[in-house]
Amino acid sequence: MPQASSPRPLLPLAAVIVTSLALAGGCRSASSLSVAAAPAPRTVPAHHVVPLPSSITPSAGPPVTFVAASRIVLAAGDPELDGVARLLAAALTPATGYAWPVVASTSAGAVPGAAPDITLALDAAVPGGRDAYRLDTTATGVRIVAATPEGVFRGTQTLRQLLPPAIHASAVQPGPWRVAPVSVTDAPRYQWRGAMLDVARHFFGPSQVKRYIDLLAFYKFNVLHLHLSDDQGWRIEILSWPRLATWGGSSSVKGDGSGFFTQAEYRDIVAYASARFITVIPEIDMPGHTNAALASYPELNCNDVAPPLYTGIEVGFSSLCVGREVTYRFVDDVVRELAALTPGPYIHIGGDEVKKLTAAEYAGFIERAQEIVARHGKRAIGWDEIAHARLAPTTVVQQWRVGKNGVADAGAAAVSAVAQGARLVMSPASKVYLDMKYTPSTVLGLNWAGYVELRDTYAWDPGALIPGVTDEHVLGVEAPLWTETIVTMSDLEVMVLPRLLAVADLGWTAQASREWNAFTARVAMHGLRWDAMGVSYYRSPQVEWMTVAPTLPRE
Ligand code: IFG
Repeated sequence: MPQASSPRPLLPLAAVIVTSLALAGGCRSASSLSVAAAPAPRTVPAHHVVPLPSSITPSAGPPVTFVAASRIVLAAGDPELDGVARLLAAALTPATGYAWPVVASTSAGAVPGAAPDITLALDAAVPGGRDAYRLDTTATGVRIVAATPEGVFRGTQTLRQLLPPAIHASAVQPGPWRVAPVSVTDAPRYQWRGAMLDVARHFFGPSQVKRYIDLLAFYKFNVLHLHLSDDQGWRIEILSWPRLATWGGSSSVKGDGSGFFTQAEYRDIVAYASARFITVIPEIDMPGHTNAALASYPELNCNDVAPPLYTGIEVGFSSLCVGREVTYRFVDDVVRELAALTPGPYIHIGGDEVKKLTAAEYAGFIERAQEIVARHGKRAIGWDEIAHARLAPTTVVQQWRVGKNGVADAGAAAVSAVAQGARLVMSPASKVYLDMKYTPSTVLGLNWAGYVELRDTYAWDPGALIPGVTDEHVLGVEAPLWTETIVTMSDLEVMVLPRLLAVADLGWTAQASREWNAFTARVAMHGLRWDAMGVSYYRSPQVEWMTVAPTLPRE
């Protein structure tokens, strides 16, 4: 249930009525309604889709009302779309109670049914890249077309958001399952739309990570960065160094948790993400943030003494012994095993907050770690400190630091990365660190980068934040959730919702189309969606949360 940490702002009745009519596309002016004197309804959006599509316009024609006989039809029977269709059927069946059979339009059974269908089709002519799609309501239902299965999948997320919030319930709801007449043409701004989950400070198991992946997929994210190791925990089984997980994974911050992914479990998470067109990027943070590894193997320590497991939340005190060759055998073994588990192109080598090495020792380690990653066929990504090393041309730099006086003075690493020709993933802590408290009264989270409410996360431009860093240097955005204070799935959900929707718009929507009031008006319905999903969230007072789902009038 939602965390009602702020009073529930009730939506004026008039706004609900106007919302309903607007959705039907048949809205007369509010003045023709005989409503009691109510406060003037705020701008009521014709839809609540997040991220905002490139173009979404109400179209002529009646709403589409799905019924029990409705099907998911694969035009020309594209078998590549079968997986996308089955995921959509699985998303629609619980609340509708309909079977949603997946049929190939060429098969005998697929004569134009009396019931409206969802048609999925591939068409190489659809412009805009691999995530682009078109979605249109038609006389036979809803049609989603894209050049790739990934684009069709993104379009199915938009369709889910055009259906009433009750569609997300896990038990049959009364319906009706209507989609207002609409025409959508869509493609993203950035190719890197990511979230990071720190499973090292506190471990989150496979089912919890998959639940987060479901949320990320719903908002068109395509990268999940898993922070698999740190001072307090090592969370991935490494066959050649087994104590990393068995001992290094036996504790957590405050010692109140433990755990690690077996390689089979990790493969399963990667496959689950891949089916939803999300690329998993594993991070082994080094040479710092390594106490769990150092505690597991004495030979990794310069004095051959393994330190105790660490349950605090200090940073910067640990480092691999960069002068020892065994360290590079360790790194090579870990990277080799991780690369075999990683269909995606990137391995994250961390590189943040190293206080125990000289600049030369640090740069030397980063350069060797980079070479090891390349030797195993992957590209390196690291936190922005790695810009002080010589970067390979394919290495990506993740910008995160914010200075005491704003981003500018900590942007130096990002600017030097760009000077080396590297491209950036923007993760400025004062904007998108989802472990930052919303306000001083937020129980969970930290506040070293300031208080981060929904508007702080929304109101900035990744291509214009740091002087010297312009849009062509930016691959996209990524929102980290560090888990020093985050223990349960509900904790996680409260910290990421609603700010994840701001990150979704940042990554997907053109800067010129992004406007705060229109954004919050769209966010307003998503609380009802999260209620139906049974996920927790923070009812930010910056949003006039809808309390009643609008219903479309009969066509
Ligand atoms: N900085 C540390 C994280 C985590 C974070 C908490 C980075 C790259 C503070 N490093 O952010 O390990 O402790 O907000």
